[in-house]
Amino acid sequence: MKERRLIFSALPYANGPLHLGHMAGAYVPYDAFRRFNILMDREVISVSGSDEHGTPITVRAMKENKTPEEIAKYYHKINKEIFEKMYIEFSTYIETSWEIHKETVFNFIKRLMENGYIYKGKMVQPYCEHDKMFLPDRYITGKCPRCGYEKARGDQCENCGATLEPSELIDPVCIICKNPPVFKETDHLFFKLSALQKEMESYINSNEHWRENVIFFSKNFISSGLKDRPITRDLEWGVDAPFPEMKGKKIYVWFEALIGYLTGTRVTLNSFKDAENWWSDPEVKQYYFMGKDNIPFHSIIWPAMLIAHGNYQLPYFIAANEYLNFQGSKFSKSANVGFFMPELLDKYDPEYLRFGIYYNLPEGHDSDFSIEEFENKVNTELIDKYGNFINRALILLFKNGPVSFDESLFNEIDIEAMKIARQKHNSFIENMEKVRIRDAFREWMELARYANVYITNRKPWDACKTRGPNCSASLYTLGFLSYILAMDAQVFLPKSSEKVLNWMGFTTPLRINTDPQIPVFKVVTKPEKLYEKIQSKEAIPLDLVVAEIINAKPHPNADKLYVLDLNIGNENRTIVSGIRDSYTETELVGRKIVIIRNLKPANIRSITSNGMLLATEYEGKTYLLTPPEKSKPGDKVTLDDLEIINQEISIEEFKKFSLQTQREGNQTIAVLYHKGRKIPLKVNDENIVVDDKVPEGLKIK
Ligand code: B3M
Ligand code: ZN
Repeated sequence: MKERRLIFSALPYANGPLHLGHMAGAYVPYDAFRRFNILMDREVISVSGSDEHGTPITVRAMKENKTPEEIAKYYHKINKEIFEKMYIEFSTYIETSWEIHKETVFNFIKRLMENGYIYKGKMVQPYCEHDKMFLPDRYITGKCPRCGYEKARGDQCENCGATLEPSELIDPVCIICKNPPVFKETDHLFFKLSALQKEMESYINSNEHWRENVIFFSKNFISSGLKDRPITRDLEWGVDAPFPEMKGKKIYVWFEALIGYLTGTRVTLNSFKDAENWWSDPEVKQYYFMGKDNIPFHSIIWPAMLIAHGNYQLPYFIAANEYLNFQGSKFSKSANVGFFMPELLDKYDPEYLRFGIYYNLPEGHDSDFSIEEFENKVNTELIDKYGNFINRALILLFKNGPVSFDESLFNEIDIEAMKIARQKHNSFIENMEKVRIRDAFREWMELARYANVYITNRKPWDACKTRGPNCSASLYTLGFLSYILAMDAQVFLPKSSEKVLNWMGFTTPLRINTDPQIPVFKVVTKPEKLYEKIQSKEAIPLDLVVAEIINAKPHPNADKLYVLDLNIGNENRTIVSGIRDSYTETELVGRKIVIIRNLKPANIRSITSNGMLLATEYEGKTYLLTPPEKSKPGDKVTLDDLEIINQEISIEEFKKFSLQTQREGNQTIAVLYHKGRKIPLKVNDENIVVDDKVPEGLKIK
């Protein structure tokens, strides 16, 4: 019988499109591992799905004035499409709102109850007198009792990762009305986690093969003593707590979503019995992929639930990755930092994105992502090294092949190359087995680099001027290098590797051969160019946006300055500006202007100015830039085909940009002079103007 494996990745909340941080943290490494196991001829069931319940969904619904169901369905579809485009596959991608999931949850909890692990108890919960409701964890924020972070949520602090109870927050407030909640008693079901302290300790201690971060986090978590946990919530949206006395309450989203792994197995096999068989078989290893903030749920809560259940095996490996940072800060949906997959997929080939992520996998420690670096690595490593080698090698083989294996013909360079190819291949396999995806990828990349060295040193085109033994030896080596590279690339780059293998006459998917002995190499189809380079647009740090002045008051310490409160879309800002001689307060309030958003904040007479408005001066008076009438606060100013990046710049750097007035028809518009081009500043395709009186050629600052 084939070896069987259960491979899971955390169920993303369906409350927004996935971003690059999710991909790097869980799904891209998950997919390599899944593919690897299939190619090693194991029977694999792989599951993830949309986590459609819980407050992440209801909070989003509240903000967008939609129902939680509408939000969940909408993002489920979007995220499923993202996975398809990224070639990330699952045996089953569930939705936690499915009936079969609710049934699985019901049975699971019933079993825990029978085993004495669930009891009814009272809990003191935050209640908002103003909104007349109990406040679920994510409906309150406050200061984290562990690290002091001001915006910790009731369930977890995003800053230090601590899991929290709402009552632990310092100075909590209701997120709907910002009033402090009161604490009231209500009935809830509890999971008797405290009873499993010993079992959990020995479980964690027995898993020496886990990654350091997981061991560390888990040990830390249990060292303070496991506490019972409420598993119901006063919420309208979720899986019903299946007991009459709990009418109206819902199962806590985490408790229920974890059971989704079981639901997905059940759906895949179309049988509850078969799923039980997989889950109870000690030979079936379970692997879980996730970002590090999900560790305690997978290394403690879920195993504890499984122990309490009694019939199932416990997780074998918890592949928790660190964060992918974007210029130093964590990618996060809520903070709107980073890159969302839909926009990235509009711009880049999905394999390039996969490559960029594998190249920079936050495994073991955080890693930093930047678009320039990404484009550069795709062009110089993927394309110049791997793509280029494959094309050169396969064209030579196509023209001069087929070639048979004959060790006696190899020269030293060939022998060395064959040895290195085998070494790298073995070490790729070994790393993949141990879920060290980053290292496995590095071995592969190194072999691609080495293959270029081989070709340069061996000069096969010289060797093949006449077709003799020297030619066949070098061609065979080229074939072998290409074969190993493309075979192993199947886990990282499924589409292009398939092409290469097919050109070489292999049927795909090609099983990973642990001891490759290939008698003949031939290229059956004329190879085409494998990749096109990314032509990057020029990027400039000039992030101009439309702002509306909400409030204007004189600066307390300066005669010529105003302090302006601005609305710039999803953010309010305060700037200090020297336009008191030219505009009255009433002329300003309600007016739309253009500001530079990425300017380094400056302290101007003890008030922090966070940005600067754009204007020009003519005959001693200041004239503000005026965005088009239809524009809204937060609308971006576009600069033709230049890509705008919002990296912070100093005032000196800003001054280097040549922004000027320009006459066009009977209007005065704002333009940027850049490398000999005159680029008009536009918002939604319309010009930004200055008062008609203003002539052209004046500096905008
Ligand atoms: N939905 C958390 C997250 O999206 C959560 C994972 C559930 S896995 C069972 O980060
Ligand atoms: Zn409230």
